[in-house]
Amino acid sequence: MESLATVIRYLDDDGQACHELPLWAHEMEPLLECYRWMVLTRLFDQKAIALQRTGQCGTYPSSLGQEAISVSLGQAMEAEDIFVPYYRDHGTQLMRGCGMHELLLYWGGDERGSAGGPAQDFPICVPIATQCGHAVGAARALQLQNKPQAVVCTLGDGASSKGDFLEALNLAGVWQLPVVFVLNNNQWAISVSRQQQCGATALALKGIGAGIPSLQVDGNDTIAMMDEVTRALERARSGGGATLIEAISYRLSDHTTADDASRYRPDDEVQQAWKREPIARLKQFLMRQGAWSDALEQQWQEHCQHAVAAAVKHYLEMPEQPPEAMFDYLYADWPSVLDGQLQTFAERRQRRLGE
Ligand SMILES: Cc1ncc(C[n+]2csc(CCOP(=O)(O)OP(=O)(O)O)c2C)c(N)n1
Repeated sequence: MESLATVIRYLDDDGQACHELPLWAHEMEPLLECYRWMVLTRLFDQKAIALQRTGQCGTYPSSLGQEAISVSLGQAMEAEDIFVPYYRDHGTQLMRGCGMHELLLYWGGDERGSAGGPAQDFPICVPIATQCGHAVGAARALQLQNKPQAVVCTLGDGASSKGDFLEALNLAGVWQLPVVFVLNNNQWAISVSRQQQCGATALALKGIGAGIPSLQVDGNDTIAMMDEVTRALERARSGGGATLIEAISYRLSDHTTADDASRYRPDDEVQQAWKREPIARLKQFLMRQGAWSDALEQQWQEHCQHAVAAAVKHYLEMPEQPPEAMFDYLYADWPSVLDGQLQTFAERRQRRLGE
């Protein structure tokens, strides 16, 4: 069982190596790949917020400051693995092939936004922690079928207080399921702080109680995240059972565009957190290694700006679905009991259109 004595990290706050790096991290390409995706994710995030502010997208949960968690998952997972996301995983979803326009569709309230990415991945889960039960169900199915795939289930610190998470964790421990829980501890569950959330010194201790190898990782350190997620996935795929990773990070943004974090969160705490944010940290590391430069940065920023602009155009130009479309995604087999509701709904809409 891993010790919880220390938070695992390889890069300090300035992006200097503070421990001997894992062998794979001597190759720059995987880290460059992560860096590029993190920059794209952040630009996408800014644009999504701007669209919401101008009435062109619905409520949106920013991933500002938590990009290293998302992108490490995207990099470490195999295409065949199953991703069971919560609502702050834009980076992983993009890396798994979900289009930016599809993410915008989702947050714009259009069900077609759930169609992106590998077919076996689950849609974004907004109810907190309910996805944990789905994840262990999927992991059990893989186990019964002897499939060498793993499930990754993400959740927040607030979600870790819910029974759904604890029940799922318990099953994952008893049945040694091929699932990796990545607990994004961004310190706040809307206005409830980490300290108000749980009396234990580490949220990862909940995994130890379930008999699951559990660790605390610096979630803003891409190298540490990649290393531990990769190890946990390999263990899961080879029959070694579940892992719980508490990824320690910080939500630099409001909870969602419907929230104003300045009402409950001290400014100086946010200022301190900016000093540990993951993108600048990895950039400094890559620059020192000679693997990244100002010129490359400028080129990449321009590329991302174009990609985001094209995705926004695609999203805004998608023909709207009729409101009845919401009935289409509820059941695999249409229950005839809904026939009447659908008909009444369509008739009322026709009447309104005629008014
Ligand atoms: C079952 C359920 N109860 C309450 C909510 C309202 N709610 C939305 S987000 C949230 C806090 C979640 O915090 P956390 O799990 O730490 O994730 P974070 O948003 O900080 O990433 C709550 C209580 C919900 N979405 N689902």
